[in-house]
Formats: sequence, C-alpha cells, structure tokens
Amino acid sequence: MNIAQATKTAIFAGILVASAHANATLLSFVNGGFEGYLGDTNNHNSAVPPGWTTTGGTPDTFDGNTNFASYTWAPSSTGGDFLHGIGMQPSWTESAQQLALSGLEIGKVYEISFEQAISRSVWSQTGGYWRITFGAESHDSALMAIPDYGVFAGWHWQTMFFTATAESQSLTVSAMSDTDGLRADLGIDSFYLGNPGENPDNPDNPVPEPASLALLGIGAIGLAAMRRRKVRA
Ligand SMILES: [Ca+2]
Ligand SMILES: [Ca+2]
Repeated sequence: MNIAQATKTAIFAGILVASAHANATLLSFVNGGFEGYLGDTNNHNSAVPPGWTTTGGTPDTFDGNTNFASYTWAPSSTGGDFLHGIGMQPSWTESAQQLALSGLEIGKVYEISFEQAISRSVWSQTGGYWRITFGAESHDSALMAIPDYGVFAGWHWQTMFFTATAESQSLTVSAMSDTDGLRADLGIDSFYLGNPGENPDNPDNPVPEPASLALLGIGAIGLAAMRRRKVRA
C-alpha cells in the first residue's frame, strides 16, 4: 500500500466512524460519500466503493480528476470519490444498492439527499437523472441536460422524502437517460439517509441558529421535568 492509498484508507476509516455516529438510528447505512476505493479512478473500473453492491451494469468509482475519453468532472462539495453510472434504457441501467438497511421506524419520514452531476464523454449522447428506490417507494431526481464537451455544469443538491414501510429496506440508486436508446453519464455523491433536516452538508436544509438550539435544549429540559412530575403524580 503506498502513501496515497494509506491516506485514503485512513480518511475512509474516519468517515465510517463519523457516519456511524451521525446515523445512530441507521447503523447499517454506510459510505454515502462513496469513498474507500483504492484502484484507478481514471478508468471505467466497474468498481463500487465499500458498502455498495452493483445491481445493474457496471457502475464505476470516479473522482474530480477523471478525464479519460473527454470526461469533465469536478469534486462535489464533500469531495473525494463519487459513483458514476450510465443510463441507456431500456437495454442498460447501471445501479448500486445497499441491501436490507435496518433500524428503520415504520411510518417515519426519512430524508434522502445527495449531489448529482452529468458529464459528456466521447460516448455520451443525452441528458439524464437518478432514480432512487428506498423500500417500495421511488423518486426521480431533477433532469440534467447533457453539457458541451469540456464543460462541467456543477454538482446540484437533490432532497427527497420517503416513508418507511418496514424496519428493513433496501436502497438502490439507478442512472437513467432521458431518451430511450441514448446514453447518459451521471455522477452521484454526498448521499445522506436519515432524519429530515439533519444533513449538515445539504444547503437546502435550514441550519438552526445557536440561540434556537439553546431554546430547544431548554424546551427539552422543561419537557423532561414535566414528564417527571407526571410520573410522580
Ligand atoms: Ca465523495
Ligand atoms: Ca461502467
């Protein structure tokens, strides 16, 4: 293992610890940052990062510097690697999955948020979007138009809400093209699954002011005191 790989591994270990902490109620969801792949990211490597499983086609792990075959990308807001998928329906769908995520509360609403991007390689032909399936529910992200060669149109946040219908559900991200028979090359990164409004990286989520956080704390203490009084009564 060289120094770059050792550094990557160390960073990834830190991310795993951090994400396990952030998702205490979703212990089995890991690696929304798509980090930890140690191979060549400037290639169609047909490799998904740790925690993810390929369920269709050959999704790849890329990073902001991936530029073979005229691809143009840039790092997402959280950086590092990301997942690349090709959509060319109906014959070819690249998708990745996390199977049987446990610790869900039936009837509870969960936020799924992520950043998405599109690039134009020598093979790309059209625009596309990500289809996110969590349990029995599916949502499509906003459509991205194909950019010109050499142009990167940016990473764009998407926020979706899903209601759990089981304590254990599978999560699948599928690359979709906007036109049958034409190919779209898509990226996805910064994937979050958890309580609504609590993704610290999602700029669409309001960040509570320190003052209101303090008020919430006081409120919680007050509620706890009321409960104690009720128990005594
Ligand atoms: Ca990443
Ligand atoms: Ca591939």
